[in-house]
Amino acid sequence: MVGRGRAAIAGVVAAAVALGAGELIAIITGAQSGPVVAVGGWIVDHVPEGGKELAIRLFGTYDKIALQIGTVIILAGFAALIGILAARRFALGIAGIGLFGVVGAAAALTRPHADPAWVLPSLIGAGLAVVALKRLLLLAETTDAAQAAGQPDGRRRFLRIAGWTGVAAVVVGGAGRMFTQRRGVAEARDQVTLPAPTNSPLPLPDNTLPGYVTSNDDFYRIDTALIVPQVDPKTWKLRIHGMVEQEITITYDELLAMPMIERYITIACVSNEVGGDLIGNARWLGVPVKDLLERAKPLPGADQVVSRSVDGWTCGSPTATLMDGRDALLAVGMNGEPLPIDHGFPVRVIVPGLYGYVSACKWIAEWEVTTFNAFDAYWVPRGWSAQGPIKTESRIDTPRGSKSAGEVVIAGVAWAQHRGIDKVEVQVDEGPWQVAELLGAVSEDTWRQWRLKWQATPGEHRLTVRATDRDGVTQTQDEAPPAPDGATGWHSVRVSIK
Ligand SMILES: Nc1nc2c(c(=O)[nH]1)N[C@H]1C(S)=C(S)[C@@H](COP(=O)(O)O)O[C@H]1N2
Ligand SMILES: [Mo]
Repeated sequence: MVGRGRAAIAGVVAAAVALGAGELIAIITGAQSGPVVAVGGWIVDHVPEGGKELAIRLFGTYDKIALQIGTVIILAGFAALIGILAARRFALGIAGIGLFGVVGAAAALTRPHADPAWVLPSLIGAGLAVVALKRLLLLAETTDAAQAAGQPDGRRRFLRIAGWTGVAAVVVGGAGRMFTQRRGVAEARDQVTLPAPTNSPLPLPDNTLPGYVTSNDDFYRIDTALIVPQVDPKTWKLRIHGMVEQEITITYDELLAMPMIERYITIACVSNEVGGDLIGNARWLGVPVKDLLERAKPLPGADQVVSRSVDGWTCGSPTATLMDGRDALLAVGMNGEPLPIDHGFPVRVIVPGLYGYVSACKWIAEWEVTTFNAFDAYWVPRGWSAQGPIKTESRIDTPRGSKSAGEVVIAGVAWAQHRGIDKVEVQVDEGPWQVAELLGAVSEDTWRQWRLKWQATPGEHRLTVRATDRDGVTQTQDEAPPAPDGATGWHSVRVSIK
């Protein structure tokens, strides 16, 4: 019988064949249908409600790569075991691989907008893995026998063939994945010419500091998408339906032909910790949400508008907020460019004053006018509040770490979107609260930079900031975690002055 080591190797190589073939077939069946993306996507959407911390973390780009690598490593462990079992009884190998094939196919079928063909990458991959496993185990037996019969390099021959098969599978799979990702809508995006706004943003006051506007490259990115949706503007449509008098469908060209406004708006993520950087300020170009909703005419009592993305993600915003005259936008442009693909190309929603998870739907496909009673959007059953107005917060950006004694500028940002910032105060150690200088305000929908000169004396110091909004409410000192509706508390930093 084949030894455990080589049986395990045969199992892992067979799994690599399955995944490599899966990625290759996904070139035809679509990026979302590959086994790793399908299973990973299913995991992202089914992180248990108790795993809130994990859920917060799963958003970020690098965490998604980690999730996929983790999935592959766990799979390799099972594959080694399947190889060992298959060396005893091959039927066990078929059963094990078959099980994984079915899991991959089932995960793919339950993804939003799944097509029956999405089972193919997992099932064909599993079929090829069974063949590969059988051949590798036979090869291990014959090379064992050859070695026993006195041919010195029998075992090495097995390792060579298994190794090259594995390498080939990884290369094919990697190439397949690269191909499906490259074949996106970057070119279609380059061809978009945005209309000029009929109503331009207020000019930036000249006393803003660098960083007031966040560049597209530096803008934080949060979403549940393992693979960024590639939405062709030629086929893009927004369907407005549900509790409306008039159901409407609008195309990208029709949208671009509507009067547009351009506004600086600061958006923020509800999972931003106090002092965190999941917040950014950009110049957004778009059509007022109100103009479109007024065409559809929401029925009385329809208090929630659910935005649904092409990938099935949903968020719900209060109808009243969208229609109260604030600059809620169906946005097509970000800082003078078509939306970057990661930030929702071709069309997304931006609502001043609401956290992203209840408003900022990227890759939008639908608005369903409904009620908060009738529908819970994506994050609500996962333990987050259905309503998510942005809380008044402030952050110290400098100094951090150590500085020399003498004049030190303490500076940062404060935000209370759609209420506006009225005052920022800084405390050094246990000293009195000192009012900081507020720099240019563009509107109540953007963050405000602030600064304060400080005569720093040698030693360790703690700096604390708090903001007051234009309703006269000072940011609470009570510390709350991000879940369920946004972190609170005062941001403090320690500095050492030499
Ligand atoms: N389709 C889709 N849109 C989404 C999300 C998502 O997971 N899927 N996440 C939302 C969240 S939680 C935030 S904070 C903002 C972030 O927008 P950004 O990535 O452009 O900064 O997008 C929102 N829009
Ligand atoms: Mo978010």
